Amino acid sequence: MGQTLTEKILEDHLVEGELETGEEIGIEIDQVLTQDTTGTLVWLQFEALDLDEVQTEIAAQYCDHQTYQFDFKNTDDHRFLRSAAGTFGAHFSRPGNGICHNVHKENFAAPGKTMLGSDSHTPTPGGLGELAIGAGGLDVAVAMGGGPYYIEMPEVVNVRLEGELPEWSTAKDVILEMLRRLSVKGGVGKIFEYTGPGVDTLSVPERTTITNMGTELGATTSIFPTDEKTEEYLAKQGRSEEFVDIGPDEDADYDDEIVVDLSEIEPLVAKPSMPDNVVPVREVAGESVDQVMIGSCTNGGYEDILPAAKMLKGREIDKKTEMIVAPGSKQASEILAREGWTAELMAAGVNFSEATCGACIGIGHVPASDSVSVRTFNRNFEGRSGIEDDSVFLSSPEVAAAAALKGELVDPRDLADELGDMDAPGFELPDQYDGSKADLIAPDEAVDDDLVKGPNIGDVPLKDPLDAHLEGEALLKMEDNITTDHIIPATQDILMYRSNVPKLSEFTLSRVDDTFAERALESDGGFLVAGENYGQGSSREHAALCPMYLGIQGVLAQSFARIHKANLFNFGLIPLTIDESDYANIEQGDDIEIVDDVAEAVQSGQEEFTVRVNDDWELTAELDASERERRILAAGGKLPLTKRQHEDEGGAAPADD
Ligand code: MIC
Ligand code: SF4
Repeated sequence: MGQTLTEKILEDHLVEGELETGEEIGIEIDQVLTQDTTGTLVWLQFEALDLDEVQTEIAAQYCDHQTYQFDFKNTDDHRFLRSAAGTFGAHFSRPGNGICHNVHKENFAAPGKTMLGSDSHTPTPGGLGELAIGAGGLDVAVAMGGGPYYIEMPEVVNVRLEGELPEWSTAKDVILEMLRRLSVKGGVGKIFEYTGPGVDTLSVPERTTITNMGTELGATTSIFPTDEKTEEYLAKQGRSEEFVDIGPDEDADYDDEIVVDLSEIEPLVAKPSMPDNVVPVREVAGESVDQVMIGSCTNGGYEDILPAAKMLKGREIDKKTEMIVAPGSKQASEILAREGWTAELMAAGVNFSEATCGACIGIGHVPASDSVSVRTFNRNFEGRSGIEDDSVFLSSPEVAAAAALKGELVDPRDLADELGDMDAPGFELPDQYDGSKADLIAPDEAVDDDLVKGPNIGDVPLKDPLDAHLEGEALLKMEDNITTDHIIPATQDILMYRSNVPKLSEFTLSRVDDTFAERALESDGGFLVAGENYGQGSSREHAALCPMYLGIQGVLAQSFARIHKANLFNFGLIPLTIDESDYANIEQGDDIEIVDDVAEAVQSGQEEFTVRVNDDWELTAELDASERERRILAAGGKLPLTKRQHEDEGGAAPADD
């Protein structure tokens, strides 16, 4: 039986385990990516592990999320990150150079390589045949030090693309269609491998829109085979020599198959406030729109802004609507400016932002109260835009531009009919992606060789080894699909404390219950209770680290999102799975006691735990963990475990376990 592309790349990088679905495997990592809001912890942990030099082929530190530097704390973070990249040997991308995924795609993404990144949209280069996975910062630090990355071998799903996209339908609509069909939980434990005749019809930027937003399905990653389109893209980026022809065998054996007929895809939107709340635009046409934004790592490329610019050229946006373009990279900005498109957009009434994540996490361009914002981003979780009760729709650039022109949601095909002279814009790749590289500092151009830490940059707190007896209050009971944006929001007022865990912890779960952090600190330990898919969204390890700092001992949930579950292990919090009826019966405030000797049971491989509630009734909770994860948990987390091993061995220990 032939191999899938995923199996081929994993086999090439396998250092432990077997490629059997559900088995834990260790893989070697070629490239590492970090960004400014997760990167500070990555480097602080790299330092705490006594690692002194990057071991991967490429490590790149981007400054992209908070580039407006409203507060010296943000600027100090960037200064620290430049010093860490210089000291340890990573590439450094200056603030304003662009979003990590866009700049990485332009400069480093390469077919057949593996990559780990401390950002959940790390899978983006899957569009060029790279197997790229998002992870918590500590896993990234270890990989950067040369240690393997461990993961449960996911199911590999064949997404067979047939036909060709009709005019006005885009790659964004393809991934929205996947979300409509599968939901934000539909990809958990899966890798989506795109195949079939439809692949040829999509350019690399379109493929990366799809792989980028595979994250919203909960997928481990998504990947495309390579072909002439990949070769052409790499050549235009001046990296022809990095092309490798890779794909699945003809008779590859997949765990599952989904067929998507591209010719049936129509313009779609995700309604507030979940990326899987997808409907055809026509179903919500007429909804008045106050703000339109084009940008983000999903649709902030030159190839995304160009169609909108073509639609807006010679026209003006509606008077009641504001429109902002925030390019994904300075390369995109520069090419658009040189080709004159920036001027056309400005003339149409559009404001231009620097290349940044910004508004995607509520930093800048926060929507007005009771207003509607249409964005080409990937997430519209409630409150993420910076205002509670927001109303954010996710769409393609074409749908966004149409909304700006009409001042309301409209299917661009209907707007074209109405206007009579607006053709489907499409886009062409530039002859050469010839933006300047001035903002990318290679390790041999480093300007620092020592760490520079501002006053807001603290140490990473360590937890003690797991106790035998765990008991405490169910401090908070939450519903399904709680995101890391609920646990540790990323808006500016909070984001500036990402390098200061004690301060950041004060905001833990404030979006669900603003008394939580105080109650957690006052109580001596305690538990979180949640429904399905707890911790979906971001890779931010702060969402595990801050509850740990507040004394939380574990989470009882119906199911967990992949990266967050790994982060819970990494910081010594026990993730226990409970069933629906037990979830329904636990009340906030109940006393939760794990009857077993927890430390002993975790280490001995015990899977079922007896939990006593209010000394009154019992339930069985499950711990689904590998031997390695159990060792980490018992030690109080990965950092204490690795440090202790390091001390025992009396030498450098980049390895994981
Ligand atoms: C996001 O899109 O939520 C972020 C902000 O990029 C996060 C990273 C972070 O929390 O810093 C992610 O996706 O991992
Ligand atoms: Fe940045 Fe938004 Fe992409 Fe996260 S999803 S990396 S915040 S643009």
